[in-house]
Amino acid sequence: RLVRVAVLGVGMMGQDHARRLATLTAGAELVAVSDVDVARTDAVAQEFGVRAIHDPRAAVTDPEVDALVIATPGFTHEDLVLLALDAGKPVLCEKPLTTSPETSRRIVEREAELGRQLVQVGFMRRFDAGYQQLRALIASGDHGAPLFLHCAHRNATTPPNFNSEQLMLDSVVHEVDVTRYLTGEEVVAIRVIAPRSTAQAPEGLRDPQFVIMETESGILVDVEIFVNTTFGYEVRTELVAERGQARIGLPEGMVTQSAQGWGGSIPKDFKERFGAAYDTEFQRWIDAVRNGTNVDGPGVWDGYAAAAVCAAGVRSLRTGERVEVDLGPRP
Ligand code: ISE
Repeated sequence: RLVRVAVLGVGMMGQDHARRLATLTAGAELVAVSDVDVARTDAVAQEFGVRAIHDPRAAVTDPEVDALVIATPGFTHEDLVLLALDAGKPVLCEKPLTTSPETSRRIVEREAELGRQLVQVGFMRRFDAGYQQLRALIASGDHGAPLFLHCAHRNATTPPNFNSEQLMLDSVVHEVDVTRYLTGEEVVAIRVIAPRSTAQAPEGLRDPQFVIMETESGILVDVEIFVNTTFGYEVRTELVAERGQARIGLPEGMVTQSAQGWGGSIPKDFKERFGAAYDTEFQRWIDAVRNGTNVDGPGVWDGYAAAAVCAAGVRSLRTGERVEVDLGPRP
């Protein structure tokens, strides 16, 4: 039987997920879309020939909806995820799980009370072939223990009103998750410093920034986060280990030569760079919902841990200090 899915939030990401569910993911049936923007909901519903539900909360409890994709803005996630847990429905919630460690912790505790996993968090990089290879390499120990991860995370432009806090919660959050995924360790401290800003940085956004994280065993992770490069999207990670190094996310694909010189193309955004990862993420999630395990990937603890590190990062940017992270006990 097909899993009847509603997509909540049909901005850029939600529309992409709706298309994925409607055309690509086997075992899923897109049945509804929901957004507080009525005109947008109606337009997207019409495009896919599905129901428009104008109140996302009503979509969660709708008896004709089996599972939910939450792609609304981060600050709305806590309420919708808790409602889905009460309704006992599987959820794929886009990152961030919520916008604070306190609210994420509430979700961790509620799911633990239920005694079964229902919520997967949309850290799609875990489904990217490069990150999977790098993780396997680290786990194999062939290069010895990891010492550094050097990460660069670059976007062409930012959405309207993107500020320094969102840079941490929406963008750097991926690097936090990748650090935990690659090393299998928690992040115990973070420090954020920023060079002069690019002239392209909008009001309220310090861009670029430089983030330094420390893991439990003392691996150092540095991240150049630069989200107004103007020209393209790039996410790369370099591992330096005791006896070897590895890089992922380098430009790939066709290289051309002509009178203009030599070169290739650069992805324009994350939908392009991580398209295959999203496809895999969705297929594995729907498979998990169908076989009753509901989650096949990062769960609420991963969402909580990332939220805790990001909150510490926001504090560090404000104070200029190194901030330690204490996750507390895991239920
Ligand atoms: C966006 O929300 C994402 O999740 C992208 O992966 C990230 O690269 C971008 O910086 C965020 O704004």
